[in-house]
Amino acid sequence: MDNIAKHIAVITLFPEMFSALTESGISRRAVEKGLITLKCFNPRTYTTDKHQTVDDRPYGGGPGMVMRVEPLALAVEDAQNWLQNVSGSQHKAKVIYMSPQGRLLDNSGVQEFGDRQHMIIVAGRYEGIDERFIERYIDEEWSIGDYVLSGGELPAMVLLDAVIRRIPGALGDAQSAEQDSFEEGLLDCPHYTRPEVWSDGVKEFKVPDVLLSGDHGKISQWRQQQSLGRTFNRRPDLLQDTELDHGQLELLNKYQAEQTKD
Ligand code: 9D3
Repeated sequence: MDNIAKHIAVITLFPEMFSALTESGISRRAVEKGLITLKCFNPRTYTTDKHQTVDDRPYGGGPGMVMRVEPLALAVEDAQNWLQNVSGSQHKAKVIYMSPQGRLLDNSGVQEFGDRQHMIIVAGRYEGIDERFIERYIDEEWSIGDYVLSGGELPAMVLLDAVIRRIPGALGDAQSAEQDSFEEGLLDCPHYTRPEVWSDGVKEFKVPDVLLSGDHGKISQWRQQQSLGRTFNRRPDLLQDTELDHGQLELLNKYQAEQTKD
């Protein structure tokens, strides 16, 4: 992975939604640092009729509306021109369609986007988009999960957030120093901060002693044990392809023994 800025074009009827990325948090800082450039292209601005129509009734009948092919095609062509100009690259940007029919996005999928310098992401609305647009322009379809959303904008933002936080320099020192445990295929360990003891008025909730011990070897081992134990109990599917070593199996056994104690 190199450090050339990523240029990403988004085709969307709701460009204002993407301010959630450009105006807050890690993604905002990445934009301000120039690590990523995001530009929205609204199909509505490429319509030629008085009412700026972007949808129409489905051939064959049935409920709902379908996004028209012409405004989408013009928006993608404009996005391709923009990418050519800003990146100066000869490579053709991949056109990604966020779609319930797409490949399920997971961490390894996100990783694949890390190497791409530029791309076009299409977010759909209504019941879907004219299949001829997909046939002509779309290289890949991606879904973020098996639940029904109202459009492709939130999925596009989910993908972008996951991609952006992996760009070298996007995270602060503290954030990047602590490796995401997902990268190791494990769930995170529990976290605590002050006060040492917190009471809800009925019961006192204490921070685990080991975290106050100052013994960094023991602390790191405890965290690994918690990660392993929680992954084994809550998401055993994540351990399917992982070969646990001798030390990890021992930590896991100790975790389960301590769980059953109380
Ligand atoms: C309820 C409508 N469905 C027909 C029976 C089809 C349908 C059309 C459009 C379902 C969802 C959508 C809008 N969703 C997306 O564009 C989308 C999405 C999603 O809904 N879930 C997970 N990932 C994605 S990526 C794009």
